[in-house]
Amino acid sequence: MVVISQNPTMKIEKIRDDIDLPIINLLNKSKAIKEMVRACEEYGFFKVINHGVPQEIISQVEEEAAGFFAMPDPEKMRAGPPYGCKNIGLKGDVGEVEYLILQTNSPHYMIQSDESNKFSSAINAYVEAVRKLACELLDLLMEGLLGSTPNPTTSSMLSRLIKDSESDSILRFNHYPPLDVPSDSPKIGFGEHTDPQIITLLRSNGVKGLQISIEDGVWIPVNPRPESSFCVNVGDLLQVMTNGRFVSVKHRVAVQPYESRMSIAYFAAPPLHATVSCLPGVAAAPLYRSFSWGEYKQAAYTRRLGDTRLNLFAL
Ligand code: GA4
Repeated sequence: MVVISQNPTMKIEKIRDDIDLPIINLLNKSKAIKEMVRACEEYGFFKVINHGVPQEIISQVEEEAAGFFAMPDPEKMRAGPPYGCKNIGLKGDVGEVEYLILQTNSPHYMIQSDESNKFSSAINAYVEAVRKLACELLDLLMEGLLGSTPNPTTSSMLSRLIKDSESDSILRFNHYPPLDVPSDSPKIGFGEHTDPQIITLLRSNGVKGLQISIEDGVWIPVNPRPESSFCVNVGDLLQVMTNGRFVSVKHRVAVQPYESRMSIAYFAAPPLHATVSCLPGVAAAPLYRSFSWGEYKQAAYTRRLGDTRLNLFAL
């Protein structure tokens, strides 16, 4: 079934039936490589299972985050600037969301209100585990792109950027309070955008809401199952590095009636000074000029959430 509706900016859009994104089982590496590469080319999104992130690490951080968002507003405000509500970015975008944004290379992540330090230590354990997974996925993707006997220095190029102590990776907790009445047109928790970084690893509490748009004006809701999986998506930088072979796809989050959605996204990014360009051996004629992540990040923050930024760097 396709639902035709008008979004808040009066743009006509179609909402298609849910899709099951490709589910990649990391236990079988050679099959995983092929399937991941295909998924990055077709959807820019896939899910991973048997990912090696211990369930207790995930449960602990999810429990602490749920406890944090359940606190009264003044308590949440005590967390300081990592906490935000409704305002997204610096250019006036808003959404039905409250969040915590943490810089992962900062040794003291935290959250002033976390006196027991339980949330902070759960976050530290989670970041370490999820960073390891991001690096493994990037190494496998590089092997898929460059062939099975690549130069080891080239094949670990991306994961080294993420492991760098100056990596600008971010951890973001999002809480989307439920709609109290169902609505015909989607109520947007987080508006359409692409992720600026290299790759994003997302966990959710099993409540739907994520939608992707492979074709302009057509939105496809993503089935939140399996709950044990991570949803992975290509960011703008990976599109540049693969010269457009992997696609950074627009996505958004619609608020659900009666159910509150919580998600935790790890945005894997290089250091601010790192140069971003087409990877060696990927293409003869680059589609984008070289730039630093700092330059790209600034371009993202000086624009609106839904603006396309990659075309500013196209050759
Ligand atoms: C989208 C991905 C991440 O959530 C984020 C977002 C950031 C923010 O919320 O501050 C941005 C958005 C995101 C892209 C364009 C800019 C920056 C809001 C915005 C308008 C933390 C990120 O890195 O980029």
